[in-house]
Amino acid sequence: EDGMKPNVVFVLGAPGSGKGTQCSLITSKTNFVHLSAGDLLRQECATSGSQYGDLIASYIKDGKIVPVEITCSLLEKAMKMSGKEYFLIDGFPRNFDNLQGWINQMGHKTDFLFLLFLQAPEDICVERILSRGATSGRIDDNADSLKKRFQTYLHDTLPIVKFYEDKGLVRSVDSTRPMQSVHEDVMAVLREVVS
Ligand code: UP5
Ligand code: MG
Repeated sequence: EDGMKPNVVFVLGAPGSGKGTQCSLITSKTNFVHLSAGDLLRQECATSGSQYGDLIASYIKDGKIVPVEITCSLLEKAMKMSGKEYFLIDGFPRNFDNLQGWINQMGHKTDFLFLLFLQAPEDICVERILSRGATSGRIDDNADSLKKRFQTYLHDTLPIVKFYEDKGLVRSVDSTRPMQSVHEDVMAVLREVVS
């Protein structure tokens, strides 16, 4: 194994399960760099003159999964720019097409560690997101888009978790508890892999 390859943890969980929150808490204590695929896509939308801006916005509003070539390229660019070795890839891969695209483009350039799965039931997630929606400015933080985000999550993203679970590569954390308690469990999981 080439020790110089960047190490990658995929972080998945329902919309509002706390992926962004937990990734931020991790980066304050470890060498991990947090890359949220959703944040990168939203940034790309906000970049004037981006050829994909309108397309990305329409996918996000409908809770649909943006074509993997776009997402994967944004992730690769961000990884290169950081110059770091440990990455939390938040909210990706969301379906098998995403995973295949990642393997094709990044599989040989990275070492996959495991998938961190944040578990929280839909009612709790919905409550969190709708209260965030008052101030987030996200075009998908409304009841209508949220319904579609959850459909996509259940139908397309959960099978990715199952896929890695069958390989023994999922570490699950109960994400219904207060942020700091969840964070402690997440850190315990990370310490198993990275000292
Ligand atoms: N909160 C968090 N943890 C809490 C706790 N333990 N107790 C109480 N409250 C808690 O948290 C959500 C809210 O809950 C916050 O207000 C937080 O304070 C509170 P957050 O950490 O933001 O949760 P997160 O899981 O990150 O929720 P997010 O809304 O970001 O999840 P999504 O998966 O829906 O959003 P994402 O940005 O990943 O994707 C958005 C869209 O982009 C997708 O629907 C899709 O259209 C597109 N996309 C792609 O197409 N491809 C990709 O690869 C990625 C995204
Ligand atoms: Mg997020």
